[in-house]
Amino acid sequence: MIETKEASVETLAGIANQLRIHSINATTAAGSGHPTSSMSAADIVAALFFGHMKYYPNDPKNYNNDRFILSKGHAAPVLYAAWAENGLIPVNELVRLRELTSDLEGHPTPRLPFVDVSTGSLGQGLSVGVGMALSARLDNLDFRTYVLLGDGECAEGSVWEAAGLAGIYSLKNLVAIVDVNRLGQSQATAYGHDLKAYENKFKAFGWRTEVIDGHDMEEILEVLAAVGLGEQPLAIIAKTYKGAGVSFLQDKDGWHGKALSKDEAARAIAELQPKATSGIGVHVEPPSNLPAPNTAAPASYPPINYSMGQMVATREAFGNALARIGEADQRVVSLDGDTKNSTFSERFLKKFPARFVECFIAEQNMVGVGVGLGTRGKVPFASTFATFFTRAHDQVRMAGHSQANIKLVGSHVGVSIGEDGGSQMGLEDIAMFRAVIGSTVLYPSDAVCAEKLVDHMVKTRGVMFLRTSRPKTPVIYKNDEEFPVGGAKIVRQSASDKITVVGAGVTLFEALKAADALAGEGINITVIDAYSIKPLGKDVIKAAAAKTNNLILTVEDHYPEGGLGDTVAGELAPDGVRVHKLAVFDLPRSGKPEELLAKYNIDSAAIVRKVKSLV
Ligand SMILES: Cc1ncc(C[n+]2csc(CCOP(=O)(O)OP(=O)(O)O)c2C)c(N)n1
Repeated sequence: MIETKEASVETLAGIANQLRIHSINATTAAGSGHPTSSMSAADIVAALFFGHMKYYPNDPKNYNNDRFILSKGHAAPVLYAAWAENGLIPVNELVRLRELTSDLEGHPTPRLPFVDVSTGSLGQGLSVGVGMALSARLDNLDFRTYVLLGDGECAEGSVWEAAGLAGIYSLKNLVAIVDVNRLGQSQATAYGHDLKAYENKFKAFGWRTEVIDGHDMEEILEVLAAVGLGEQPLAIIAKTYKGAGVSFLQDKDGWHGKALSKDEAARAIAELQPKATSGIGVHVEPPSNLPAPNTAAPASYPPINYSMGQMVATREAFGNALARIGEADQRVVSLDGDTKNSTFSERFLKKFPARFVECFIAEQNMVGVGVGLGTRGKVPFASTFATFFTRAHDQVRMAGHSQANIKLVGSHVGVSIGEDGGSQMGLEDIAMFRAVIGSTVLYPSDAVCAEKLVDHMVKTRGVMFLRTSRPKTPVIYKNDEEFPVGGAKIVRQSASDKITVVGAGVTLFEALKAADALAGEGINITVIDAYSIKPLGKDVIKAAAAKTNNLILTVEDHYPEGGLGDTVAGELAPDGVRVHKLAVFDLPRSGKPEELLAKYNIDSAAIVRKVKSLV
């Protein structure tokens, strides 16, 4: 039985030094890493983990636990040290930092049970924290979310997108702590130790602020004790020193991301050891015992009801789907970036206003907030024009790295949006989303398919992208048609087909028109709807192509690089299938949708010409 120690100011200051020692030992053993970035934050981390936060050290996933996000993920050693000193991981594991067979990676990942999201791409943690704080509010839970940021990191615009939204929604259960150690990676930060510069910014975004000495344990505990006062989120601006606690490291440039040699480590530890205390056995306050939120998926969702030939844009079908499933599935949360009347997420807002998060025009933050909501058992759907997700690619990439549960829905794809012009057209989105690890990329052509794919997205964990179109298209599937992910639909086929044409979205209908025109000239073609791009319905397409002399033409409203054609070619060319592509090869401009489909050679006439040249 370990004796329980009271977390006095002296004990906590001692634990901070113990965390510093672990950070030095681990990075020296690894031969790389960020000891000095860990050391500046050690007092704050010790205060949070051993003197303030309420959580079960042996049950890090408990839904009532306070959450901690290390936004400056390179300070991973100090986070690992805290979870060793609180007893979750064996202290002797710490020196396995960065080894292939250890989950103590260079930057934190959710391979570790106490890490909710991967961090290390700076500027993203506060957005995730906003999502967690929102989920606590939705579920009537009283856990708080603490985000530790670097001062250099605060140059990222996404930090201020997140700060803005937290202020707008008065997230008093969110605390940002900025470790202002003056130094970045290659030089001093822009504002050095000008704490006012950070305070002014947070204040401007509607936060309550506290400026403290980040190495004065008494002061740290004092401001933490006042967390939750008022209605605003709290920003603690802490003046610290990189390498704090060791004379030859403290406040010295040139030590970022550098492990100490064995000799240097011994000298540093000799300075720290006399003032170090173990955290083992220190009492950590448990959280509340509030009832668990309902995170179970319902057994079924209400049915859909379209008529054959009905004209419905797939973006509208997405809105209908969210509104349809929102009652049965309380996990669903909708986020939008001020495009809800274009993406049709407003249909969800009208029915379930409490579960709609207007993120305003800040797409990086919107994706991060969605990831945060997903970590708490929500099923977030973030929607905007497909093309504007490109500016949040790093957040999407990190969502993939975090194995997050987030659904992204991009409308207004391709030249078929028409008059608004090229800046509004999603023409790179398939390529971008395909490149994300573990992602699913779906592209419905009609309303039935769109709704069924949304059902799938709700039920299945992962980073998933739904590509929706602006123009209305006819319903071509019955309401009971199923659309398994990794499938494809043969929409037209005869025994005498000369080529397999693969389309999706508006180009499927151009392919069908082309099939009619070509049939009039005695040329029959197979037409396939590739509604599942990643994973691709390879087997269906391959089997169809085998019947058309292994000849395929893909047609897509997307640039050629990384789109549908590249996907089909990548999967089938190695099997001896010849794949030709029609795609948007030139810089697009404004015009009527049908004019643009013709100009960029992805309309039915272009398909007819191309097929004739190939068969
Ligand atoms: C988006 C992004 N850009 C650049 C880097 C490389 N990088 C890692 S740490 C760092 C300096 C961070 O400075 P600061 O936030 O002040 O943290 P600290 O000084 O505490 O290490 C940089 C530039 C990164 N990890 N992420």
